[in-house]
Amino acid sequence: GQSPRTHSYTKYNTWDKIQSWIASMASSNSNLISKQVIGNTYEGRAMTLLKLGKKSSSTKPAIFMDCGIHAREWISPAFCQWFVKEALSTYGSDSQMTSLLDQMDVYVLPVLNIDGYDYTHKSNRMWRKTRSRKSGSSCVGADPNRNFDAGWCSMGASSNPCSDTFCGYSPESEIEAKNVANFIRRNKSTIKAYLTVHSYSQLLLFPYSYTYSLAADHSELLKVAEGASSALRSLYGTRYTSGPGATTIYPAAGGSDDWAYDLGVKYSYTFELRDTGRYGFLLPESQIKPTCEETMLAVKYIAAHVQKN
Ligand code: ING
Ligand code: ZN
Repeated sequence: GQSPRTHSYTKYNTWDKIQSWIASMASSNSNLISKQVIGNTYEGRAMTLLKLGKKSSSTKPAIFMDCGIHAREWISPAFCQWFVKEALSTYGSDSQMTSLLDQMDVYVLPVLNIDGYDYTHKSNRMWRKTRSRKSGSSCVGADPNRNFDAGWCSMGASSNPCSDTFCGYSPESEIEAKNVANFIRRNKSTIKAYLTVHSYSQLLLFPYSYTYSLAADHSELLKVAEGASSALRSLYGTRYTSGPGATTIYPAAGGSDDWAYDLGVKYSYTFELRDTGRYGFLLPESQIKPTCEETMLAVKYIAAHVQKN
């Protein structure tokens, strides 16, 4: 197995390496981290969720963050790995991280669409969807970020199984989406924030994407997104745009952030990390470190707001 000591946080790791890393992180830092399997992927890989936070006898409020919902967005799983490393290594020295993990738990799902991620390393670098199959169609997979039960398949999604934005045969037809939705439903009383990490475009999006209507919490969500974006920009000058998905990127139904928000998770955000298109999904490994460092500032800004509300 890959020990945390030799794991590279500045490379795009294969699923095999990430899997070993998850196992060793969870066993070597047992005071602040634990793991649980929330289900298996279509191809049978275990979806292991890491829980970061100081152990407590009472139930703590929590933040849920997933990475790698889309297979080809490699900077996203790299960020979840970076976040876990930073959380564990700065707990006790960074006052904000210490207070966050003392008062809250942070659930991190390092790769949501594991089958797709593995496929991008082995067969097709530009694959986006899951790898599920259904008899009657020769096309593989559905878009997990069109498969949640939020205005499902009503706009910005395709009912054609061969499309890259195929919404699936029904809401949560993709087992990976269903496993995440089941976990969040089960823990809905403790989960205060839902963060999902994509690339690229340098955006910080919030509900809604499935409708042009503004969310009930629009002004607070915008204010927090703008604060997070300016924290991010303070490090290297990287500019982010904040706003509701439908008008900031494009209308798209079935997204996980809209679904979590309608379930009652108020602080629901989609990050679109670097860049704005020069490299796109093929962001060079030399940009992993600066991208993760600046994104940490935005995530910590949101977390601090969630913590005090
Ligand atoms: N972008 C997202 C996508 O799934 C999005 C944008 C966010 C859509 C939230 C719906 C809800 O298309 C990328 N790059 O995947
Ligand atoms: Zn994406």
